[in-house]
Amino acid sequence: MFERALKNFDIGFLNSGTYAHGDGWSPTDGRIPFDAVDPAQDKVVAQIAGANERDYERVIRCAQAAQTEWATVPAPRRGELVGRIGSLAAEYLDDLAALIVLDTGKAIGEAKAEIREVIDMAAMAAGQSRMMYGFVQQSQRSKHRMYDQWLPLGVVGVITAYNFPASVWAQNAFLAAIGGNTVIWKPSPKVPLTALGLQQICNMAMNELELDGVFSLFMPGDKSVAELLIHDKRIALVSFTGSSAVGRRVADVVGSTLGRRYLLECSGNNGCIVDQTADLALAARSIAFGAVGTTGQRCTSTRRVIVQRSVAKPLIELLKQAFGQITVGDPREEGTIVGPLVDRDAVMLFERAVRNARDAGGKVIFGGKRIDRPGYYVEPTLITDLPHDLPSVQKETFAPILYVFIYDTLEEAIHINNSVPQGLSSGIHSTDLSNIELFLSAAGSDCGIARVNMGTTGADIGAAFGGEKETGGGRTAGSDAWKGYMRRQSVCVNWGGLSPWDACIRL
Ligand code: UN1
Repeated sequence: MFERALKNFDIGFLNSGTYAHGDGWSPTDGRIPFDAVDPAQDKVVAQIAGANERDYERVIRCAQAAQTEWATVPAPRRGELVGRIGSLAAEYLDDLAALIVLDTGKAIGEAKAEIREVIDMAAMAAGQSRMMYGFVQQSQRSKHRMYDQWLPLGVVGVITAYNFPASVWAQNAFLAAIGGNTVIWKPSPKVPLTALGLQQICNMAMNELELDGVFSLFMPGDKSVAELLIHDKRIALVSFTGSSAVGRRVADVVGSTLGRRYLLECSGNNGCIVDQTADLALAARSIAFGAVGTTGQRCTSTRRVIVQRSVAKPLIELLKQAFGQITVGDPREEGTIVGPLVDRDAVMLFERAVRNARDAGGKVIFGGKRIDRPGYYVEPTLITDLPHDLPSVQKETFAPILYVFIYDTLEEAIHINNSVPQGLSSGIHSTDLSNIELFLSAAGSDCGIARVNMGTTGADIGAAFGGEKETGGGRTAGSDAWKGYMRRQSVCVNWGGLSPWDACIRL
């Protein structure tokens, strides 16, 4: 399956890291190669010729030239291209999922679910392309018509992280494309294979529909080359998914040129409150998945459980039982629930967080160790008895570590939930209507996503995705997130032949 995926997408040992439509793939000669490493085996599976400055110039020129034409293509026809990419993703689902497994080490079931999300996102964006409505307003002038219309921004740069190498691109790129923008994708160099596969799918669709330059790929291994994209005034919007530290840099650089935009989807530090009325078994199941799914490397991963004192003991017991049933292993094997972390650095950060917790008096009541085998495997880890404001708890660590905090009143629980710098996802497990409504009120969760009786992960693409505070405020995916990739124009049309000074100026 893995060999077939590489073969079907024409991925050899050394691959080009740049595709500019019309111009094709860049040569591999003279580029500095970087490794594609399979985290499950700690093994180099391919190399990518990292994009350089010249490659960037080629990509931006193609994207810019294509955009002026793409902007005039009727939006439903733009949606057709996105829809076709979705149907090709369905056709190549197994191969694309195999590339995700090789790149990230996530379990095969999760990799397939990620490609299904790409397919769903394409269907949604294709439908949305017929529904990019603007409101009609009531003009106070006689015989005037007034309305909003939404117009393309230009070239959009999409920078994605390693944890969702396909779906986060789709959440951004498909909306950008239906909005009449062309898209340059800069994926994380930790996960280059998925990007190569998806670019090939885009190429097939663009060739079939005789379209040019809508989606291109720019994959440098080097940070300074990647920075070209955020500094370039020809890029109208930079959508960035990744750490808050890098997000801040994107905001500084892009924001300093007024008129350019950024859309940030940065760190999360997601809490889930469990009150005394909750269905504890349901809570434990959904929290366990939220904490260890994707090996805790989702920005929506449940990192903190905030449990009412009277049910803390039974909930912790259930969480231990749930963690005990999670098979950590080779992501290629069907029974595996949790694969390895993405790389050695991630293992080091996991070990550091556990050490910090122990040093601060935390009790590691499940897991806590690296698993001794090739690849970057760690144990799902449950930690209690820490203060909620400990610096290492306040920080997002991309690893399957769940901290448990105990509260007495719901107000205190909400305070703990909101006390971190990040504001992406949050949840409450409860059967008490007033408690649920307080959590959902203005005095409740301060996050972009609030879930009731479910985990903090697995956002439905139909909703807008993103969060507040250090998460960055951006929104992608459903609802009206498409507006973030377009500019609003307030139009007013005078159809009555009169002007305001007709009484004073006679012409
Ligand atoms: C991310 O983790 O960067 O909702 C975004 C979820 C996933 C998150 C994707 N779709 O859990």
